[in-house]
Amino acid sequence: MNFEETEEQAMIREMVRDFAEEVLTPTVNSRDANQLPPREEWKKFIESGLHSITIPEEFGGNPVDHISEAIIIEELARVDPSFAVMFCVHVGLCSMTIALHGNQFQKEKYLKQLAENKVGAYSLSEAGAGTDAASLSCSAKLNEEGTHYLLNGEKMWVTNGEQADIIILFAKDVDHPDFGKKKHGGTTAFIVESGFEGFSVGKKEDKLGIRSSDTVTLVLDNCKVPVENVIKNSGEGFPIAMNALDNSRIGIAAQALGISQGAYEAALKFANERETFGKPILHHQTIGNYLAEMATRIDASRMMVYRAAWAKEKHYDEGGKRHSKEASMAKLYAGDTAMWVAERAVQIHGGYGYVTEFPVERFFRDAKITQIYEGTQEVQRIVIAREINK
Ligand code: COS
Repeated sequence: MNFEETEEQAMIREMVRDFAEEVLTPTVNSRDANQLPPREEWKKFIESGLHSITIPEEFGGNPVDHISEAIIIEELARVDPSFAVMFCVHVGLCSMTIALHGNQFQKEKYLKQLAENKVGAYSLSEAGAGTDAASLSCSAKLNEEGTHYLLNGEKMWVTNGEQADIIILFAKDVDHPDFGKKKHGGTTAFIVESGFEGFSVGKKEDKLGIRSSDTVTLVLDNCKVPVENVIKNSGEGFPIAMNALDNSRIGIAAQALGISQGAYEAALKFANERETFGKPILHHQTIGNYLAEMATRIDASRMMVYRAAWAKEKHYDEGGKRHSKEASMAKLYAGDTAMWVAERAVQIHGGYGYVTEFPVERFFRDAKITQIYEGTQEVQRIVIAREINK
């Protein structure tokens, strides 16, 4: 077993770290305060080609291995968790879903656009269907000519929703034979363009954390989607949705890892500089113990995240075996660690941790979402319990 990064992985880490520190650091606080998406920063990021890492070369992509993907997310989140989730959704939930499940036409048309400059999103959740993803109420009905589906309803909690050009969106085909019979019966995956008739962006959420990442409601009012934009077939959407979540849970675990790392580094620096009772607070045993435990939990998170990314790589090579357990375990542990580490980091800073001048205040707010989205920590336990009982 080799715990070392490859040369390519180390190079990618350095490249992303430089990008994050040079491009994201200067604007991260003002974007957070004003809830501004990182539009200009994203344009600069595209120049690196790293926005297309889940797209095969033949469609204009720049593929890297899955551990590198986790490293990129970790490094982005170490500075700016909002940017990290924008990346995570674009590459993991949108592009990768088309790359894995789309047909040749869909790959030619949409992967090429995503590899250029179009922004991707993924839309499963609704007001009454978050944890219980099978209970969607958004409907899809084929028109009489059989050329288009008409989608109706509202989707919720859509990351990148305001900026996205291409959205993987799930709705139930009401004419599918399983609709109303099986719980997820009729669930269908559509590729929706933001310019389609009947599509609009609704309310933008005012959030506690990751405030520079846009989270919106999408409104479908007879939204007209061509039949060729159905991924696989009508009624085959639920496993596609679940597979996408298995993939992106590793991304969120990596985001949580980056938050932990950023908060820990800030706390370590502060503990070296801040003096009380005649010495840096790092040399007070209690603070030293906190930092030791933070470092240990972060190390454990990192191993779980990379192990899950490795399992994803291996399982796809082996023809699609699931990596649900590894992904959910990594997300559960790394998410809880991010919250714990960020809270300790605030505590080490004392009053300085409670104000926006120091980054730990933002990390503390940003960490919470990693225990909620891509399935709450309770959902991860459901998935793990099922997998270990198989
Ligand atoms: N990969 C591929 N297929 C999967 C799968 C996976 N990881 N997990 C389940 N499936 C398939 C099953 O094989 C089953 O297929 P059949 O009907 O052909 O047998 C189907 O999907 C239904 O599976 P299951 O009965 O396990 O579904 P549940 O409704 O019980 O799912 C959980 C329960 C909690 C696991 C699911 O609803 C979930 O992950 N919820 C959280 C969603 C989420 O993370 N939302 C937030 C982010 S999205 S914006």
